[in-house]
Amino acid sequence: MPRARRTARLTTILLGATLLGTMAAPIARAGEISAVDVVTPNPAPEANHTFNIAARPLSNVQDTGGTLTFYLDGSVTPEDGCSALDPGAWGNYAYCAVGTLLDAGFHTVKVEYTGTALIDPSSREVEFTVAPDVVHATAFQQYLTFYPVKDGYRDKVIISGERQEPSTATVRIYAPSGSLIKQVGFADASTPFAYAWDGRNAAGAVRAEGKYKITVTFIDAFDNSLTAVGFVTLSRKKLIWHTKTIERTGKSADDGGGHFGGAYVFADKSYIKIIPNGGDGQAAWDFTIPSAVAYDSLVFKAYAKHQRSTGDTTSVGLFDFTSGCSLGLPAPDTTCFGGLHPLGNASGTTAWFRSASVLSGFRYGRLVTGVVYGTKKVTYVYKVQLVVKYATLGY
Ligand SMILES: [Ca+2]
Repeated sequence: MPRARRTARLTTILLGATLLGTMAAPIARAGEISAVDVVTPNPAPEANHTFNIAARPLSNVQDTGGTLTFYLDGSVTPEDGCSALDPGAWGNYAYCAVGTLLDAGFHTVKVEYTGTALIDPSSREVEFTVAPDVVHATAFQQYLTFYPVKDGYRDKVIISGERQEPSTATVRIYAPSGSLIKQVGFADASTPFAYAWDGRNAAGAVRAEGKYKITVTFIDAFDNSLTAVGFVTLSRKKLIWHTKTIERTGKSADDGGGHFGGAYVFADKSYIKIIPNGGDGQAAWDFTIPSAVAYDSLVFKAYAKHQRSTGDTTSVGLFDFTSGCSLGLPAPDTTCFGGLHPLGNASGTTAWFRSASVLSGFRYGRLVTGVVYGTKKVTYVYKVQLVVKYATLGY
């Protein structure tokens, strides 16, 4: 036993001697200097809206494990959910989702970095701006002028809106005198809305002509308001329908304002002669129709001579601008035409042959093209007519 104690004592003395020697030069941790990179939103976030602030540690030594904590406006309490955020891999940002609804103006955020075993702690405070809250919504008006007299042409004007955040919307219409004549409200929502104004008073009579002011006021959840202003002219004009016949010679298909395709087409005297040498042929005539606010029917007519025979598909029609075909076809293709009607008769006597009545697909702006498609025997076209029904505005 005594021996054992002696041995123990000796060990202690020896160990103490060893420690003394080491502590003469203690290990000091040379912590790497760090900084915090803070990124605030750009453009500035809006008041009453949430946003993110990002931050990450910077150092010339890379080490993971430290965390970042965010404080707003000098608070000693970390922003909710923004305490001890681990950015993960070195170089990553940690994101603080700021849930506090801030007022417009200057604010500060301080971000503290804990550091790691290799990197010193650090912190940084930066200033950032919060912009005023605005209402995110847009109002639209369908027309600048509308015509409430009922004829199917712009009888009403639609005033509509889109809301990117919940808000109420109120449409107001003011008479040229300035008095409020109509008010329509739409409940708090972020869905589109529309109001069709018929331009009439409570008794159903069309109101006076003039320039009416329209306002659409949006109010969001924070009582911010946005008022869009527009003007619509009320006109008592209505559609006045006209019928016009434009006549050209058959030969004029060869005058620049016309087209040939396929077989041989000869211009001779005032008529044109379609010889279906390769089986078929065609001639076409361009017409510029009057400018109008609306068009109704279009009919193409040819005063022609053709003796029909078995299997004969000779016809009169119009070029279909929705067909995808281009004019001046290398070969006739009846899929490019519409309103087709047989041309010719068994006796081969001269007569007017008219296409079916067609509408908008057969008009390209004010251009309409009539076509005669010939097969079998020769077709003579002496003159052609386009009959257009169109409307202008008047009282
Ligand atoms: Ca109308």
